[in-house]
Formats: sequence, C-alpha cells, structure tokens
Amino acid sequence: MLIRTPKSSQIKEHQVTDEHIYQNRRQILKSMGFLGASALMASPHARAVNWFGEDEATTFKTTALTFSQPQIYHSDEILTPEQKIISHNNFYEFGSSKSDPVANSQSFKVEPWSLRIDGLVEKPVTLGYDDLYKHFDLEERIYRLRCVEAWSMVVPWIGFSLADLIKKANPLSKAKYVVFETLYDPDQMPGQRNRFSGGGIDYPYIEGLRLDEAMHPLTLMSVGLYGKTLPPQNGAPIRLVVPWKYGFKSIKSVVRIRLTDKMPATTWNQLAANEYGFYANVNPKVDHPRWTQASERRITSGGLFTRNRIDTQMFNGYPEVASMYTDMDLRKYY
Ligand SMILES: Nc1nc2c(c(=O)[nH]1)N[C@H]1C(S)=C(S)[C@@H](COP(=O)(O)O)O[C@H]1N2
Ligand SMILES: [Mo]
Repeated sequence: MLIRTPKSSQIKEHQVTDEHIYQNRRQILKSMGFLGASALMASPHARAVNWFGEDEATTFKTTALTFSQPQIYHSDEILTPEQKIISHNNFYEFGSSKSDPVANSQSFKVEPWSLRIDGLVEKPVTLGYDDLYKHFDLEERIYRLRCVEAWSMVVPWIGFSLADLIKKANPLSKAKYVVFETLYDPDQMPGQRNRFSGGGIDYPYIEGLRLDEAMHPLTLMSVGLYGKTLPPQNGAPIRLVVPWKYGFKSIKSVVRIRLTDKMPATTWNQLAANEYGFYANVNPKVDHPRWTQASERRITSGGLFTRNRIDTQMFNGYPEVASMYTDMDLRKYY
C-alpha cells in the first residue's frame, strides 16, 4: 500500500503539483484502468510557498497512497493547489500563525503511532501506524473545508469513514458522544510548551461530536491528501474531517477516540464559549461575534490579494446533514 518516495530536499528541479497536473494524472490513470486496482503512482513532490511566494522547506517524507474507485464524494469546484493546502494551516501545537505549522513540524515523528478507540464500547481497539492504511478501504473524497476565520479550501482527501472505525469497537447503547484527542508531546510540539506559543490553549487539543454526527457517512478519518500520506502540518498521520462544520472541529494527529454519554468540553468552546459552540455547523446566518460568516475567501491559485469572495452555504453546502438538526434552534446551538 505504501510506496516510499525520496525526501523533497533530494529533488533537484522543482516539481510543482498544481491541481491541473494532479487532475490530469488522475484522468490518465483512470483511462488506463489504473485507479481501483493498486496503482503504483509515482508521487510528485509538493512545494510549499508562503504568501510572499517564497519556498518553505518541506522535508517530511510522504508516501504515495492508493485508493479505490469510485469517488463517491466529488466536487466540480477548482481544487485548492497542494502548495497552499500544505503551507497555510491552523495547527496551534506548531505555532499560532498560518505559516508556523509547515515551518515547525517537518521533523514530527508519526511512526510509531497509536490510536486508541475506547470508552463506552464493547471491545476497545488500538491501531498502530500501519493499521491506519491496512484495515480500511481508502477512498478519495473532495471536500470543502471552511475555517471559522472565513477562508476555505477544496481538498482531495484520502481516508475512510469514521463509522467504519467506530463499528469495529462495538459501541454500547449508552454511548451518545465521541471525544477526540490530539497527541500531547511538548518535545515535538513547541506550541504546547507555553501559553504564549500555543494560542492560550490548554493541551491536549480536544474535539467532540454527537454519536450520530460521528456515524454520518460524510464524516471522514483522513490519512492523506493529493494522493499521498498527510504531511505533519495537515495532521499526520490521521485527522478528522467534518466538512459541514467549521474547520476547528477537524482535529489533527488524533491519538484517542473515546465514546461517552456526556457532551464533552472541547478546546475552543472552553477558550471562548460565546465564539465557538459545540456544534459549530457552518451557518451563513449566524455571525461570529467579531465578523460575518455570510461569505468566505476561497483559497485558489491566486495570490494574497486575489478577489475570490464567495457566499457561504448552509452546512457548507452539505444539505444531507440537515435532518440531524431539524428540532434544534441553530442560533442557540451554534
Ligand atoms: N490538533 C489540532 N487540530 C486542529 C487545529 C489545531 O490547532 N490543532 N486547527 C483546526 C482549524 S482551526 C482548522 S481551520 C483546520 C485546518 O486544517 P488544515 O490546516 O489541514 O487546512 O484544522 C483544525 N484542527
Ligand atoms: Mo479554523
């Protein structure tokens, strides 16, 4: 499943993986009948550029991932270029500005890894690094990710349904919520060393979902993007992606998933409850106290000053989730 590729620092000429090259490569593989079998894809190297067009060193070694077809969740929107997805990040464990995660995470160790699923389950499960890629049907899913700060990206994720993982542990009927926890390792994560470098967060970073949200087929455990394993800045080796909720729900570098009967306290809700609710569903009609949520800046191939403001859609354009919230006042439960 995993194919080793050389470090990007070993690549002499720049190989820019933009969305067109990626899509073309997919089209060619598809027409040759390659995707769906285990395709041996050479993995072009990603280049991270900051907003000033300067290169950021990406020395972390990613590996090509194969995934099965068909692509159930698709989008015809223009993909955000890989170089932007891997260089404009929120990952406070590696610093609180957008360019900190790529700069501070390249030596992050993902192997060995341990992800534990426990709490109100019949049989707790522990997955090691290789298990993350072996025991699930990996799919590519193109999802929008909408940050609460009103920017958004369109990302070709690779992963599997969280439901497939939770089912392995046999949840007990008492279980109503799911709590997620990011690795706590101040030696590797400078943001966890003091309050100032880590945005005032009390680590580990915690997120939560209601069990029905966690079991929804859209809810993805992602292990890769743009055909390769995740780089650290995007949450290697495994992170959550909940496309109808603000980005902060999509917790990175997860080490524990615990089923519980109580709504958990979550990182951003504890930090500022009036700004960040437990539900955090993307909702253009409920503004953040300090800015509008009616529109967003879509990050595409343009530069910092490109005008690409678009209207934000209810549930980020995933109306199939609405039935989970029919009896709820979404102003109160924001
Ligand atoms: N552990 C952890 N997970 C996290 C964050 C974080 O700071 N720490 N930031 C969140 C926020 S605010 C967003 S918008 C997304 C960004 O994901 P990306 O960098 O892959 O685009 O990650 C989320 N997951
Ligand atoms: Mo975010």
